[in-house]
Amino acid sequence: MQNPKKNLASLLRDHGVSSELQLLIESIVDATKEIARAVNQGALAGVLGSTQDENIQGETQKKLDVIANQIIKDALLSNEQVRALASEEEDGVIAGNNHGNYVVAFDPLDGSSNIDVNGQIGTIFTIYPARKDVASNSELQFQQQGTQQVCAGYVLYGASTLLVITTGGPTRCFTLDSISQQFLLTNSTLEIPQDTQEFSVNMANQRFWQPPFKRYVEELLEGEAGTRNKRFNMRWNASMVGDMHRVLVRGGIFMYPSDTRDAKQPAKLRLLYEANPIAMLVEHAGGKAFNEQQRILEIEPQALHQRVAVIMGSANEVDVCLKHLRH
Ligand code: AHM
Ligand code: MG
Repeated sequence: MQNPKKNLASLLRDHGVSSELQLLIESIVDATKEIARAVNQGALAGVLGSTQDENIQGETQKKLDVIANQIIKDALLSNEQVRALASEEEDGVIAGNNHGNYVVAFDPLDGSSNIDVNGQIGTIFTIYPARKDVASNSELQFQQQGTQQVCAGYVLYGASTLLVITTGGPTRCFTLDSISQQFLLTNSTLEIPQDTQEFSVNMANQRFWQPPFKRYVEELLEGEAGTRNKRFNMRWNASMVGDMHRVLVRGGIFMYPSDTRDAKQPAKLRLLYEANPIAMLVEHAGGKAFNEQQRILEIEPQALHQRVAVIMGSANEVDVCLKHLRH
């Protein structure tokens, strides 16, 4: 007989996560179950398509972006442990309970362009300790290095609904059981292989890349006869959670470099609620996560919606890429 699978609550308890943090994680995870139901019902629930609005970053908001944002916001604001929250879909910091011990940032639905095509999308979240020395609604609550995260995770709404999470130990994967509606442990230690033959980048941007990065990707494309003596394959989901889930499971390198498309915005992905949480998951699975200069988790954040270049995944391949950028 198969061993019964552990659920999230018992695993967090067994690994010494405080009951306050555990309850907070559970309230985020419960909210994602509600989002999973909306994603699942899709057009039947009338949740597909766009709203008339744009978010602070000038992106059209999809109906599901707004719904997912509201679901998580409501869950967090009713949790007394939450001192403040920040979201991709909110202009500024939203104050919670002044006595809360944690602040939470999230991208309610990453990979929004996949919503209407039944593609992979996900919720990314990160938890930091609240700063006692600054006001609840201050951006400074979130100007902490990624190394300060006490928990990072994502929920991937794909063929199965998966939760990938770390609280400082291994990066683990849980699968949502449709019968019990519990996340059950299905991989207790994700480990990213050190080497890979798979890369993930939006090739349509190559004319905007910096020459050293362009050269690195050209070498990947040269195959067995080229400098790398190796045939690489490419995958691009247009959803960081989808692409990074593949990397966490079977290795790979995922890149969203800086480019010259828009002088005011040289990078695309956001540090606080995209790059930092995924970087923590990657490092705790034995991979590497850098921007073009340094470890992502050591970047000193300057602004809430700050963007950052991202090169992450299989450690040896990240090193090869960085070596090109440093020459
Ligand atoms: P989003 O948070 O608005 O969905 O944007 C982030 C997404 C990432 O998930 C993905 O890696 C990237 O944008 C895809 O961008 P592109 O338009 O270059 O395919
Ligand atoms: Mg996003």
